[in-house]
Amino acid sequence: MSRIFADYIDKARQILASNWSGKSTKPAPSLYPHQWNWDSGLIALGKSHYNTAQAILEIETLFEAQWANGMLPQIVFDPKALGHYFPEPDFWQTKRSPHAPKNKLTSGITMPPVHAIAVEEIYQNARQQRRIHTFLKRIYPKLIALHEYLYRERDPEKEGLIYIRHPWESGIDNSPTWDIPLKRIKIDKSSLPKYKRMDLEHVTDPNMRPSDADYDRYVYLVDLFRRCDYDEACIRKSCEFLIQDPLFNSILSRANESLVRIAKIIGESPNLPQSWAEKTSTAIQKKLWHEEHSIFDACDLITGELIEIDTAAGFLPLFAGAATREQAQTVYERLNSASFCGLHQGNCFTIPNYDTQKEDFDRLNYWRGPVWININWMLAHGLKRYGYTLKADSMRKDLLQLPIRFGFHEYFDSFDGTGYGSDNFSWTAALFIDLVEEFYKSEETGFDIKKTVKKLFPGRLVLNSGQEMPDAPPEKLGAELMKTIRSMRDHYYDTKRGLVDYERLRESPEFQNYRICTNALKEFNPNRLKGRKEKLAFWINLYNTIVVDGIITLKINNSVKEAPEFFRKINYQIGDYFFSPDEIEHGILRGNVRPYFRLARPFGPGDPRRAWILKPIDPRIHFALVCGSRSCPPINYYDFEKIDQQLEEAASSFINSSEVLVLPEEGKILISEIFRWYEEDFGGRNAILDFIVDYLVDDKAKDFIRRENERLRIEYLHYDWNLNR
Ligand code: 9WN
Repeated sequence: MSRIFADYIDKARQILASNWSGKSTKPAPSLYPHQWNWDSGLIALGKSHYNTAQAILEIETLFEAQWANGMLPQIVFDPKALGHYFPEPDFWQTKRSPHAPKNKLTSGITMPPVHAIAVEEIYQNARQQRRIHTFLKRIYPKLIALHEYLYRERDPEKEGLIYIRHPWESGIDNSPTWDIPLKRIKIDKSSLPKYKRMDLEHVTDPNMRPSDADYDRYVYLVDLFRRCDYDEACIRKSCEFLIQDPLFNSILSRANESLVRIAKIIGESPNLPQSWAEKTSTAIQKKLWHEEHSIFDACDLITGELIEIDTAAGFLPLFAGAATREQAQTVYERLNSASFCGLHQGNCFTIPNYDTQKEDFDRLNYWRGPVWININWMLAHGLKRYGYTLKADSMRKDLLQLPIRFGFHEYFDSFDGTGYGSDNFSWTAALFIDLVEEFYKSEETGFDIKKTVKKLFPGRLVLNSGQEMPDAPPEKLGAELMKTIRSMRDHYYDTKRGLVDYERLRESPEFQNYRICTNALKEFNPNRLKGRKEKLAFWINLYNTIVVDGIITLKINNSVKEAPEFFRKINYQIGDYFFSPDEIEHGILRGNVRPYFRLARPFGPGDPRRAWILKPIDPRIHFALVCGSRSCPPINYYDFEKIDQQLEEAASSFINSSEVLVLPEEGKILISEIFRWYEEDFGGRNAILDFIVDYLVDDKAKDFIRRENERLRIEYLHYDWNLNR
């Protein structure tokens, strides 16, 4: 594991260890000193990577407090930690309910049911999976009872959608979505139970927490529940806050899928959770979709209408696989707009919990604007599920940098990343661990595939060995080739997202045409290229397309690492000579320098290909050659007339992405490994720093680098080899 991450993993584990109270984990040291429902699920999920026993204990402790009707309470109070939170057991008075456990102190509401997802992860990550079977057998009926409770008590019309009856049940307490239904509740102060907020003792800036008006309504609702003795039918009759929320229902639907898999592992019938999963995902897709807003919204059961407020919760049906392909694409485009910081201008972190373009967007208030790790974690999984891998990975990278730069906070300012709420927040630590582990798991998989493919992939592979020739005469070939590359770009490259549609491209007439053109390279003399710009554009474009050609020809699925020596093995014959991507890059474009991973220069003395070496080196090429990096358009067509401007743009968007993290508090910067591999092209350490300063838009970061130039530490970020599919 990368050294950088290892340090922060240690920090994350320490946080979880210090928040551990013997049988479960507090969400935060002082603000939340008890056990919380969905926090525990996420914490167990993170812990499953290194401490299976504690992950299991976390879940089992929570379920010890499950109500007899199946409800899993939002809070299980630690009797030793009472007196620091509001509301506590004296306020909840859950003993009024015949279902509440006798020997546990709990609240009287529930939370998003992430637990089956966590349990499945515990199983997946366990070293000895067979030893986990007894745990799975113990916990499975309890998970089923929880979901049964939700479908029985919270879905009276049997629609497949669960309602929540308190904002705290959503987990996103003061989301702008709740404003309209909460305002409907008229508060009569004289009959409202007296109470004292405790949260502001810990988070002293009230602008970071829900308002007093919100709290009055939270209290009003709890009072209503206890007056009903927590009887669901009674509550349903008089509660003015009954909402079908996309976040809660998406988690439930996704958790049903985990239940199906767990059932199969332990030999139970998966039919019940299977039917729930189908019913709920169809209902989300049909009832909660807001066509004009291009997002899923919550449905207010009092009015029967969608609440037209768009928050990050509206993206989570992707996590459940509940969106149709078209809905997913629409949502994806919304996600990539300025509203949710999709433009990567370097001034905003993905993704804020609320649309940044709205007047009431608030970058520091709790669920009304800041970035939350758990929401983004689910969303990244959802994006992956629909094949938006690059976006998912870029979000994961953004998420990893937040705790590294700003500490393991509860939530983060969506513009400058400042950490808010509690520090040492447990789920931030747990999900950080999971994010890092997942990154490295895919690396390891690449390694295994590499071994397998090696056997199938011997020797040099010339991709342009066909006989069919284009109509264009040899002197026009260069231009013709560039024209076909451009038309492939126009139809099959998504340069904004940096993706290539390999499947469609493979079958396309443009690609057939391109392959025919490449055959004529055997008769092409690069001396025909005139001037630096034309040469630069030709070789960059050729490099990028031979890589695409190689990926298609070798049927690469996930990463070019599947084919050992990919960049050396695939070749085009140009004139009488062969060129691999490595030779184009290090031989031609980098002035025939020895790559850091080889013993010799690509072209030895007397090699005729030296005639086409390009000098001086333009280091901006490193942001234009297909690199799998995320923020610079990883693939584009370079037009020789505009190439300088295009290279400027590529460098700038790369440097202002999460490939360059400036950490003044820690006296260091974290930068892409590209800078390590090609340090000499930039002119050494200090020149790299100057280069970065030239392109950075953040003035504070620039000043820091200038000021600390000599002293600051440079560390290198993990390089992501996943395909730009
Ligand atoms: C009320 C514990 C919980 C999280 C919620 C978050 C916050 C509680 C509060 O803290 O809510 O449940 O007092 O504000 O909104 O998601 O589970 O971390």
